[in-house]
Amino acid sequence: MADRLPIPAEFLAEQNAGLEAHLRVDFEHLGGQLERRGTAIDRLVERVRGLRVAIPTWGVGTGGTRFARFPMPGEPRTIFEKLEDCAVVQQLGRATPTVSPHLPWDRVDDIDALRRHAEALDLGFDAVNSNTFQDQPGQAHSYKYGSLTHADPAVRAQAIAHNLECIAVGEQLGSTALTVWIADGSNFPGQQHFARALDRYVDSMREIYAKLPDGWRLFLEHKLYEPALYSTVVADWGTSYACAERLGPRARCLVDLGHHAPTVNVEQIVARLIQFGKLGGFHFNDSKYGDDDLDTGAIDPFRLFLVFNELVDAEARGVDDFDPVYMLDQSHNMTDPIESLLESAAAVQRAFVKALLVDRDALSAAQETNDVMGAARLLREAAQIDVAPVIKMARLAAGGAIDPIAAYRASGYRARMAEARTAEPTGRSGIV
Ligand SMILES: [Mn+2]
Repeated sequence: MADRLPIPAEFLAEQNAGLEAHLRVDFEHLGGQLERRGTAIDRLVERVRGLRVAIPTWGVGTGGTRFARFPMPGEPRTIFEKLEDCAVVQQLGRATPTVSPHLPWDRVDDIDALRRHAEALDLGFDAVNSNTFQDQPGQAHSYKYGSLTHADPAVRAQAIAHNLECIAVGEQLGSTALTVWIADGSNFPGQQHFARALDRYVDSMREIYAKLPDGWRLFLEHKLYEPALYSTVVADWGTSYACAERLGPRARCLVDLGHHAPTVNVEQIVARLIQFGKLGGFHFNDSKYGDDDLDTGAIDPFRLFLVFNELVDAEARGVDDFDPVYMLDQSHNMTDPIESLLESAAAVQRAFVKALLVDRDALSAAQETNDVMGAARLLREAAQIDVAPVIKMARLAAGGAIDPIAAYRASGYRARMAEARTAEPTGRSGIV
């Protein structure tokens, strides 16, 4: 029972009251336009309400760069406070009902209390993220030279045990997936034997895969570089795919939009993984140079649309066993993380709705007859439609805010938290 929601329902209703009349006019107008295209706007609202995007617990804290971190007043200090901030995002935006926990950053003694806290805030738990990319106090072996791929079997055993602990905690929280990203790699040519390192990765992952509870999936996250600056063991989708194949049907590839070379065609990678039955899900963010972890849709919203174009196409074709999960994975260095998460969730919704507006039969016909301009225009036209009234109506219908950022600012939540959360945050989270 959600009895501890941070934003009072009456306050939200007041915020919406001043905006609803204009929204209804805009909604009606867009509905007429879409009807001429053969799309029922109410159906789009339903589809948006069915889309779920997870928030990682580290996303509500202020991120940083390699150089510095500038914490903001009122930041959450514990996993319990992080969940409260996630609840604000969900209450206002209504797109993010689940939270993706991370171990050991979110480790607590009383896991059941954590689960109850989430329930009271109307939140569930998404995939658990393991961390073998940094050493923890008191840890027997260091991950400086690797974890699941380390040359020393004792280090690998420690990394495997940590992932099994993540599964055990996830089971208690109600998760059904484990996401594994490793920083393993090398900084210098010759430092690491490419094949032996990857063999050790697969062997370690086999031990984790073998312990997956019923109904669980294992997500493999690849990343081109960083922190390893010469080679990374699981650097690209091809390596990830090959490993997922070796592991078995419940191992899937997770695509973090920022984890590729700058000119790589990410939507084509998505299409390939769908075709090969190995797309597990996404970490959404945006970038201009590398793994910038900027807000989703902030730099290249057309690319996000093209990714969703592939996802909607797969769904329309009825691709077997197609059930990707969505999560925001961003570093909020200059903005209030709650505001960034609200904007980013809306960007995901926007890309999804626009992809739903693509005339798939016409596109297919244009492709098969080499009508190049016709095909390109079908995508561009769908991407140019302003679907904001659909998103706003979906939020309103689900009990959220028509203008979530305005409502958040008017709520004074962060200022209240700055009063209540005074101590310096303990521990320092990174971003993966
Ligand atoms: Mn990621």
